[in-house]
Amino acid sequence: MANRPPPLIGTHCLILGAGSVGRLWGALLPDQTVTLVPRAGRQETRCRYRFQPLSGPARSVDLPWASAVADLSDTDLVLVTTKAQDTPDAITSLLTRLPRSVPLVLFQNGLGSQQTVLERAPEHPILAASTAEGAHRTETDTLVHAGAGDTWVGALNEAGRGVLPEVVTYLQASGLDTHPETNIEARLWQKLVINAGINPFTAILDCPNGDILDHRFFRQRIDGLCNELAALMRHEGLPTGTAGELRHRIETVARATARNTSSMRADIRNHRQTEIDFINGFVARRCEALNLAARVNRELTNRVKRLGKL
Ligand code: KPL
Repeated sequence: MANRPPPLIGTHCLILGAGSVGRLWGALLPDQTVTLVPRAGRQETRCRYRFQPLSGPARSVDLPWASAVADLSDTDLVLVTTKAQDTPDAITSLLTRLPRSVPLVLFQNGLGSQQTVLERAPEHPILAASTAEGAHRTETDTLVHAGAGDTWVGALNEAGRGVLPEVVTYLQASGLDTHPETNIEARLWQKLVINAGINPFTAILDCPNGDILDHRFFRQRIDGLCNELAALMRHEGLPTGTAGELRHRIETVARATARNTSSMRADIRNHRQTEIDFINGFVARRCEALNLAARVNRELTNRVKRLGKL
């Protein structure tokens, strides 16, 4: 029997993870192409929410949830927008129902979860996305697109390289600024530096991004943090700057997003698990395994974990 050719990307896209990032893409990708994957146990058949775009009036979004027994064989793309810590389990429960040709695009913050997916789904084309789009959900279940930013998408394995142009073309149909990236690992590291230098401080100090800059707790630790990051990145053979340049980048983003509540502060405030293990925790583990200094990243990781338990 002749093999069926893989379906064209952009007709049956699943979004795994219906948080802010998943709902943003769900609201903007072409009508009738998106189905959301619910958490186990969810019963409803439709996911309805208000969407407030960057400009213009709010509108209603109404997307289908895939049922737990739905036939997913015509799926042509999966956008994985779950939190880093939830991703391996969420993927594993989906994989048995997906054809192996279906590309997975990983949107997780930090590093570590991507490697686990590569190990669990070696036959799938795997890509990663690094996005600077800002979106949050309000208490009245409105998804607010709060700030525009670029999204970079690149392949994490050989099969991913083959589908990158098609995946990017489909994502661009959302109207969000989306670009192909040949070195997505370097982009993920750049984002990791920013998140490692802002998020734990905002969570510990319970303040918006810009307020960390004048705080003694931040000023006493930021050079040590950047030294640890720069040494690790040099060791990993990544394009990096000096520790001073990393500090400059972190402080520039903290100033540019001064009034924002970071995702980690929001997680602590909402009693959700944070992504600390995939940000400073990832850096600390890598440094410790390589006998590199990790004191500041380890301290910040432990402190954020303690906050989560309060
Ligand atoms: O990406 C972010 C986050 O909150 O996770 C920053 C850059 C810190 C902006 O708030």
